[in-house]
Amino acid sequence: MKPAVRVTVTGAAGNIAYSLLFKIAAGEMLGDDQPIILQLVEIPQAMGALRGVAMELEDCAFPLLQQVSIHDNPEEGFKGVHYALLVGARPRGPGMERKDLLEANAAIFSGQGKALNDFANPDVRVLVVGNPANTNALIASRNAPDLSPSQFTAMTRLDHQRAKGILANRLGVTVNEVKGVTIWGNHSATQFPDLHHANVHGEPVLSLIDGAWYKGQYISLIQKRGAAIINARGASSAASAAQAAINHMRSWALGTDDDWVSMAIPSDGSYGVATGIIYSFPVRCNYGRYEIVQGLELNEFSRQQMKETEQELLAEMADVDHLLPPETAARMTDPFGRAGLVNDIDEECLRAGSIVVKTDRIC
Ligand code: NAX
Repeated sequence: MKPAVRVTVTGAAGNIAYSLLFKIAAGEMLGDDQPIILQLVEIPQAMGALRGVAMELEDCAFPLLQQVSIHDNPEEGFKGVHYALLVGARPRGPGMERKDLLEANAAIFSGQGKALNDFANPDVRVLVVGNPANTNALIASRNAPDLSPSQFTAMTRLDHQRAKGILANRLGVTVNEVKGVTIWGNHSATQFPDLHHANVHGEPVLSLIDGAWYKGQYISLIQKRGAAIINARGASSAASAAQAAINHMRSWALGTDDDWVSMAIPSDGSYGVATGIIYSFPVRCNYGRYEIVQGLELNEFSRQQMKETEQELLAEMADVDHLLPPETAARMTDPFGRAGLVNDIDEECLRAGSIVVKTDRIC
C-alpha cells in the first residue's frame, strides 16, 4: 500500500466541492491505489455545513479515505499538503465592480499563498479554481516566495472539455476521437478556444467544419458557456467544474496520454506571451511535471485572439499590483528555472525533448 497523500480543498462546503470531494475520496483524482487524507477548509460561518459534508464522507466508507479533518483557517488546513485545490472564493455581490471583486479575492489568495509557503509540503501542487482563477493563482504564487511559480496553476480544463465535448457533438464523433484542442489565455470570456491544430483521426477539424461557424458561433459558445449554464440551471457549473478539477490534477500527477490538455500556468514567454501572468497553454504532463507544447503554428487571427486575452490578464495584474510583493517579480520571468539548467544531463534531456520543465522544487 502506498503512503497516504494529503489533499486540501478550500470552499469545501460549496457547490463544486460537493461533487469534487467524493470523487477525490473515491480515487478518481490520484488513482485507485492511492490512499488519501482530506483536509477541508472553509470560512468560520460555514463550519456547520462543512461538518455535515465530513459526516457524509465518513458515511461513504471509501476504502482509500484514511482521514478527514475540517479547518476554519488555511494555516492548519494546508499543513503538509501535497495537492491543494483552492476552490473557495468571494462571489461577485450586488453592485460590486470587477475591480472590487479582484481586490476581495486578492486578499484571500495572498493569505493562502503565504500559508502554502509556510505550511504545505515543499512539493505541493496547487490548482486554483475560484475566480478570477488565473489572477488568484498569480497572487498566491507571488506570496509564496519559497515555492516555485511552476507549482501554481489555474483551471481552464473545464473550458477545454467544453470545447472538446461541443465539437465532438457537432461532428458526431466521441470526445476520444478529438485531439489537439487548445484553450489559450484567461478563464474568462476573452479566452481563445483554438481548433487550428485539432484533428479527428488525423483529419484537420477545420476541414470538417464550416469556418464561419467556428469563428461566428463556436468560439463565443465556449467563451460564454458558463453564463449559459447559469441561465439554464439557475446556478453555476458545479459537477462539470468538479470533473475538470479532477482531470486537471490527474493529468498533472499521473500524466497525459496521446493528447495534450490546457492548463493555466506561469508564462515563460512561449508563443510570445508576456511573462509575469498565469496564462492557459497546451501542455503535456509526465512524471508529475508539465511542459508547454512547442512549435504550433499561429496565424494572424490566432495571434490577435491570444493578444486580447493576454491584455486582459495584464490589466488584472495591474489592478492587484499593490498586493504583489516586488521581491517575487523577477522569478516570474523564468518560472521553470531554466536559467538554472547547467549540467550535461539537463542539457541532454532538453535535446532529447524529455525533461523540459525543471523547477527548483519538483524534480
Ligand atoms: P459556492 O459559493 O457554492 O462555494 C464557495 C465556498 O467557498 C463557500 O462555501 C464559501 O464559504 C467558501 N469560501 C469563501 N471564501 C473562502 C475562504 N477564504 N476560504 C475558504 N473557503 C471560502 O461556489 P462554487 O459554485 O463552489 O464555486 C467556487 C468558485 O469556483 C467560484 O469562484 C466560481 O466562480 C469558480 N468557478 C471556476 C471555474 C473554472 O473553470 N475555473 C468554473 C466553475 C466556477 O464558476
